[in-house]
Formats: sequence, structure tokens, C-alpha cells
Amino acid sequence: MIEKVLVANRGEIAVRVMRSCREMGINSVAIYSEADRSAMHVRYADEAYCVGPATSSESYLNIDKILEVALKSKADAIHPGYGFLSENAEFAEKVNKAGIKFIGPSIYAINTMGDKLTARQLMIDNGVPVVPGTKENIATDKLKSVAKKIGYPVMLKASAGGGGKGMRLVRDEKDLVSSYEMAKSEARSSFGNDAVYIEKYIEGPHHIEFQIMADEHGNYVHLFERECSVQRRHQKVVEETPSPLMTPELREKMGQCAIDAAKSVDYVGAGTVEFLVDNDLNYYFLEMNTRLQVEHPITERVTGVDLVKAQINVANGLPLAFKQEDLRQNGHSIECRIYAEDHKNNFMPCPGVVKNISEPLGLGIRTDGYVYEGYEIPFHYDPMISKLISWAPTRHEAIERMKRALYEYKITGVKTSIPFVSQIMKADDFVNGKYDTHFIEKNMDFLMMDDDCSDYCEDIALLVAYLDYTEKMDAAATKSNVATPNQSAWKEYARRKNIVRL
Ligand code: MV4
Repeated sequence: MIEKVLVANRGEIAVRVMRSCREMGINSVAIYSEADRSAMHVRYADEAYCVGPATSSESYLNIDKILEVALKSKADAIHPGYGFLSENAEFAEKVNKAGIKFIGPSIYAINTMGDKLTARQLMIDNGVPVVPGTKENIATDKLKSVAKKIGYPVMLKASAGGGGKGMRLVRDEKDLVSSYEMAKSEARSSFGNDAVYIEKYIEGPHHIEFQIMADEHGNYVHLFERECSVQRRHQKVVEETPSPLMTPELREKMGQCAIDAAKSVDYVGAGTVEFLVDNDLNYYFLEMNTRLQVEHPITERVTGVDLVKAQINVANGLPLAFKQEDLRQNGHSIECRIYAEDHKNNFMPCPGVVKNISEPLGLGIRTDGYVYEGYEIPFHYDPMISKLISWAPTRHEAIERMKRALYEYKITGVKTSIPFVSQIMKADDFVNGKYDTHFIEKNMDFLMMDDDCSDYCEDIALLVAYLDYTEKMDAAATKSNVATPNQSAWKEYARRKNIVRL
């Protein structure tokens, strides 16, 4: 039985994983970079070890160093979280070879799903629908005839890509060859694999994914869908479950396809099968993510399943504690990702020191975060600082509750996407559940129209505090000749009066 887990990650997900470990009586080991000495996951863990300098490639991606720490600390399992080494087959293999359990699927599953052409072929063989297109790396001389047969617009995709990398949309034959050359060279330089294939382009698609869970005894379940169409440049911003587009019949069919996809690689653990869904509710396999996802909490909220606990139980060789017929979607859950970024300045990341933070609480609210007052968000890593998750019996109430929680959420010192996601909750297309992957670009003007004044309100509050203070001091001075107040005195006064806490 697993008694100590090394969490090979940082930020909110490292804390999230350790929380379940603590509930299970499992000790947690943190690893951290030199920039993360005072990070929350280091404080939360039972033990912590530095694995190198701030740069990810030298710390959170340093396989040999992480293994050395795992052996030294006598961890019996490693949880990779998401990102970093979570879908790195070489890492999983080295972990297993060191006699440590990798909390995730087999090397074979990671490799097969990591190569999009191999995965596509496997889906075809297993009756899972894929977007019409080619099954192999397309050669230059066949390019035009194949594209013509599929019909424009078409999409060129790198086999080693995924998540939007190495992708080109081609609307006209005249752009085909140049786009193909670009996709190929991008794939070669980014992935060291220049295999490219062609698909029919699906207009205005939805991104809907299914959570699946499997054990080592051949049991498979899906934990329903997540609607992830609110994206910007392939970065998810808001996710919800159930999907407003879903019908019970479609859910049943897509859920079964997700299970078939997982079975085709003998999948074990938690995984996610992504689909594109068009406006006629045709659905196509896109890719399978062989890890826990950022947006897993909304699934946890509607199903009542702790996915990290389930992952650890599966890694212990236990059978799944639930069957498909035990699972229900209870109510509605929404997640807003909170980034330290300035959406008014081209979504520029805004690392820096968090001055004040007060997180929302109350019925139906969960925050998964890791920043605290005085914490300096390092610029070396992803700018996502927390996830705000709402739950309510209905979608309408879940949106109202999310708006309430976003109103309560106050962070000063760094700019955050709180005002931006607040506008998403108020956008008609979102409220009506009528949105696809083009939602953000279509609604950009409205989404920028927030009433956030944190830019200047803090300064104004300080001025008011100063005026208030000097007025009182002047009144006192006329009586007793006291000198004009110094800076630190009126700042202190403002702080005591809570005027800077916006
Ligand atoms: C597509 C597509 C339309 N047609 N494939 C983007 C991420 C990568 N995993 C696949 N992506 C897409 N593939 C065909 N044949 C549109 C997208 C796409 C997209 C997909 C999911 C979520 C957001 C998206 C935003 C732009 C494009």
C-alpha cells in the first residue's frame, strides 16, 4: 500500500494532490525549485526537497534529480499532476524501473495517445468516430488531390502536436502548399517529428471532453462530460458540466466512445477523451489526455468522486469503488480559471507580489489555489493562480453563485482575470448556453467592458485616507501645534481603517 507520495509538481495542483493524500493518511513529499522555496506546496507537504534552479527544465523537468529525491525520501509513488512530466513516457518508465509506482497509465498508453496519427488509426479500428481525413503522414505530391477530395476548408495537424500546436487552417488551395511547409517545419522544430496529416475543418465546433476512470481489473467508467469551449488561444478559461449542448442520448453514445477509446490502450487510472462536436451534434475524437486535468474539480463536484483519491486507490491495485450505474450528475458546476494577467494589455502575464487576498466562501463554492498575502508569484511558471468552482442545483443558479463569488474575490498587488471572467458570466451567449469555441473572439468587446477600477481605486483610496487624516491632524494642530503627518503615519492610518483593502 502506498504510504508516501512524491508530488512532482508545484502550484495549486500540488496542493490539491497533497490534500487527498492527507485525508488518506499518506505522507506527501514536495519538490521545489529555487524560486519556490516559500511556495504553498512546500509549506503543505510533510517533507520538501529542492530539485534545482527556477528554470523548469532544470527543476520540475529534471527527471534524474526528481528520481534521486524520490529514492532518498523513500516515496513509494509519484503523482505527476498536469503539465511538466505528466505525459512524459520516459519519466514514467524511469519511475517504474526505480521500483516506484507512477500514478498514471502505462508507458504504452502515454506513447500511443501522444502520437495523434497512431491514436487516430486506433480509434478508427475501434469504431470511435474521427474527423474525416488522412490516416497517415501526407506526402507533398498527394497533398492537393487529398485536400480536394476531403473538401475545403481543411486543417493540417502535426502528429506529435496537440493542444493547438503545429496546426494550420487552409481555406483555399492557393495557400495549401505554403501552409503545409510551415506546419511541417514547425512540427520538426517543436517536436522533432514532422509527420503532418489533413482533416476536414469543422466550423464553429464545441470542445467537449469525457472524464474516464479505469482500474487494473478491466473495469471502466466515464464520469460524464465537461464543456470546455470557452477558450482563448487554446487556453481554457471557463469549463462547466453538464454541457448546455448535451442530450441524454448523445451523452450515452459519447460516454461509450470515451470508454472504447480508453479500452483500446488498456487504460488504467484517470484520463480524458476530447471530442469536437459540431452544430448538428456530430462528434469526433480529437485526442486523449493521459493525466488528471486542470478542470477535474467540476466533475468531482457533480459526481461526488474525489478523482485523486480514486487515482491512488487504482495505483494500489484496488478495484474502482463505483460502477457506471452508480454514477449520477447532481446539479451543475462551473470553473473559472484565475490568471495573474492583464487582459487589457493583450493578456500579458503579471507576476509580482500579492498584497491582499480574500477568497470567496459560502455555500457551493470551492477555490483551488496556492497564493497567499505577501507571496511573490514567480514569472518562470504558468500564470494561473487559482480555480474558482461553483456548484448549484441548476445552471442558472451556478452562474449567479459564480458571479457572487467573483464579487467577493479580492486580490490586490497583481492584476488578475477576475474582471474578465466576471464579464463572461454576464455575456448573453454564455448565459443562454449558446456558445462554441469562437465565444471569446466573438464577444471580446463586451468581455473588455468590465467596471474594474483596481488600477486607480487603490490610489484614490490612499488619497482619501491621506486627506481624511490631514484634516483631523490639522484640526488637532490648531489646538496643539503638531507637525504635518509623515508618509508612514497616514499609510498606517489607511491600513487601520481598511481603506486600501478594496
Ligand atoms: C480542429 C478544429 C476544427 N476542425 N480540427 C484545437 C486544439 C486541437 N486539439 C484541435 N483543435 C481544433 N481542431 C478540425 N478538423 C478546431 C480546433 C479548434 C479548437 C478545438 C477545441 C477547442 C478550441 C479550439 C479553438 C480553435 C480551434
